[in-house]
Amino acid sequence: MQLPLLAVAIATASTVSAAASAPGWRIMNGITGSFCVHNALLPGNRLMCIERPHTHPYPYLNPNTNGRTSVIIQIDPDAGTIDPKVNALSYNAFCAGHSQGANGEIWVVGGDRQFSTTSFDASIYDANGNPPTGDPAGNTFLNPGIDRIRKFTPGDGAAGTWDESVQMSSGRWYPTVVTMYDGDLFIASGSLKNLVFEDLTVTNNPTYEFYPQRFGKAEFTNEIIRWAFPHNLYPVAFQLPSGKIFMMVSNRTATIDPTIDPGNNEANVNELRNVPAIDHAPWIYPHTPTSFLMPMYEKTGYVAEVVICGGSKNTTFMASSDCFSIQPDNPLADWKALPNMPNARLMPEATLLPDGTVLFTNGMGWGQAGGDAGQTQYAARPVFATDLYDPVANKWSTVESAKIMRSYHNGAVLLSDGSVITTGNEMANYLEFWGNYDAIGPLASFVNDQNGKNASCFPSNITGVCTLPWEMRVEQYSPQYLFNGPRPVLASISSGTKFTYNSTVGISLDPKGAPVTRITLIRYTTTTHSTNTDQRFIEPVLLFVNSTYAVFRIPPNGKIAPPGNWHIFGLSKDGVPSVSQAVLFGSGPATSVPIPTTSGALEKSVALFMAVLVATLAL
Ligand SMILES: *[C@@H]1O[C@H](CO)[C@@H](O)[C@H](O)[C@H]1NC(C)=O
Ligand SMILES: *[C@@H]1O[C@H](CO)[C@@H](O)[C@H](O)[C@H]1NC(C)=O
Ligand SMILES: *[C@@H]1O[C@H](CO)[C@@H](O)[C@H](O)[C@H]1NC(C)=O
Ligand SMILES: *[C@@H]1O[C@H](CO)[C@@H](O)[C@H](O)[C@H]1NC(C)=O
Ligand SMILES: *[C@@H]1O[C@H](CO)[C@@H](O)[C@H](O)[C@H]1NC(C)=O
Ligand SMILES: *[C@@H]1O[C@H](CO)[C@@H](O)[C@H](O)[C@H]1NC(C)=O
Ligand SMILES: [Cu+2]
Repeated sequence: MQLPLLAVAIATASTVSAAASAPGWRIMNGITGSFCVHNALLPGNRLMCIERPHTHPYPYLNPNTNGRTSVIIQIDPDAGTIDPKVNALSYNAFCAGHSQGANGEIWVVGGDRQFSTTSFDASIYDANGNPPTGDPAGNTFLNPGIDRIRKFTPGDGAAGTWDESVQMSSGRWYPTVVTMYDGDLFIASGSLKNLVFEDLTVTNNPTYEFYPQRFGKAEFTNEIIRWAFPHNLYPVAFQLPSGKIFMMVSNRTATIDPTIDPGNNEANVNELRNVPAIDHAPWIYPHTPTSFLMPMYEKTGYVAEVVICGGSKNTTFMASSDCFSIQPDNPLADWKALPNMPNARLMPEATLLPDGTVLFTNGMGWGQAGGDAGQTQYAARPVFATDLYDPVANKWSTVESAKIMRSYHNGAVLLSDGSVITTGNEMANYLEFWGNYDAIGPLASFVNDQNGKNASCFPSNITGVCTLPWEMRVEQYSPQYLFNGPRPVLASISSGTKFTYNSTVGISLDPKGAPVTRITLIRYTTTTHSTNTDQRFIEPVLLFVNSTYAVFRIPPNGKIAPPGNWHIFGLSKDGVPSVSQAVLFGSGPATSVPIPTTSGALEKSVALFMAVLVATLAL
């Protein structure tokens, strides 16, 4: 029984039908069903989304999922459509951290326990498998998920299985997860309970752990995580080419060597320099910046450079436009300032694009992250502007503005066609509630003062006529590069094909497509809360190319290129990307195809070798 919902509007998408005809944004046709707090891309342009189970503060469940919380959304980037199918969870995965695993599985670690006071009871579900409507206590009818390590194994289409059986020794709300060089997980921080800044007594969890366990211990205390509390949620972390893990918490940074037993004195930790002191709040939730690895190039030895951008100023709640970077594997590593972003934002998303540029979307100009869906969000002044960073020229430009506000709980994901989608925001009723986007003041009164606000939008008012707060529309950005000429076309590579590290591989090109001048590789993404440990861009040297065939080297190992699904793009001389092919990078004996010396040379032997190679790799 969820009839009150019928009186409430969910924002629906406008109708679109064909491939975008010009650079810029368009709202896709359809809704996500589940509200995408957590996003993971699967091959075939499928997006796995996980939401907050909705019985608080709105006293009823999301009508699309009935609180089952996870969906697989089939996206058609050309037609501009999305189509979600529920793929239910039993343990609450909202507030989890996640990463893509070595075989393309998605690991979802930790999550929520608030509002889940009962243990899981299948008998409460009706004959159709739907849970009862929300009760006044706010039960979500999911088990508390804060201590779970979940594995999602995608199947065909909307199919896929969840294994939610693994239990951690401590709870983690807002942890960061990194898939390491060998497919093991590094899981950092998170709090023992939902962190409330007003009550910081019992929530610190100053630890990290490996999954599977290393050195015979469930978890390890870390001084930096401990020191930074309460500014230690969703730490910045990346696998580095040296094999170490980069970790940044607030303004302190370190590398952690996952092959060294920490012992009693953190023998595995090497602290680096602090981020320079400027007028900036701690570089972490709730003053959320974003982070990414600069594009890495084979020709310059795969140097890793961590970038952090945005967040907010310390003296005011205004967003920051600052960006800094560091090369943590350099023994003399220190932070350096990058040019400021054209538009200051907190809660931004940075998305690596196939041509090696970085797209900045989403976020707000004032306030902070946090809060419940609806009226108690803490941020104002949505940033619709879209900025593009070119790491080679070290320059920013501003491109077309988005239409949909992306405040707290947003996401952005690169699709295989080179377009980018954005998701989320728990304040879709913002304008109706506040009246305008600029209404700011002291944070406390912004959060608490409901005087003069539109009563029909209060969560308690289920007869109200406001738009529901959960933004279920997807907006798609088509960059200029899609309109600069014809696309190259890569021959299709069957799903699940594994490319072994350090192999020299050949891929077939369709001569009807534009000639290929670059091959670029981007790892598949998961993202939440401006935290994306997965995406990374690597450009191999093109060892040979003609109109039908290209040869390049797969990166040497998982430290440089962590295992899992990667996009392979071919780029034309005008920088127009092909549609990508998905392949798994992984371990195994390196194979090598001969590198032709002239076009047409080695024709027969290569064709034969390729047939053998593909047969081997497909195992
Ligand atoms: C690092 O952050 C702490 C706490 O926020 C602050 O006291 C300290 O001054 C900061 N250090 C620098 C170098 O910014
Ligand atoms: C940040 O602001 C707080 C209070 O406004 C102040 O106590 C603190 O010293 C400032 N920190 C830095 C690093 O400027
Ligand atoms: C619900 O909204 C209506 C306006 O749409 C308002 O008149 C009424 O007072 C509100 N009720 C509550 C409980 O806020
Ligand atoms: C409150 O929001 C509703 C729904 O959008 C709208 O119809 C109404 O005009 C708004 N009321 C005020 C006072 O802004
Ligand atoms: C990668 O292969 C090249 C030659 O094909 C070899 O020289 C190099 O040692 C290999 N690197 C690794 C890390 O195996
Ligand atoms: C491209 O090079 C490969 C390898 O030498 C060869 O087999 C193929 O025939 C060449 N394609 C064209 C169109 O020459
Ligand atoms: Cu959150």
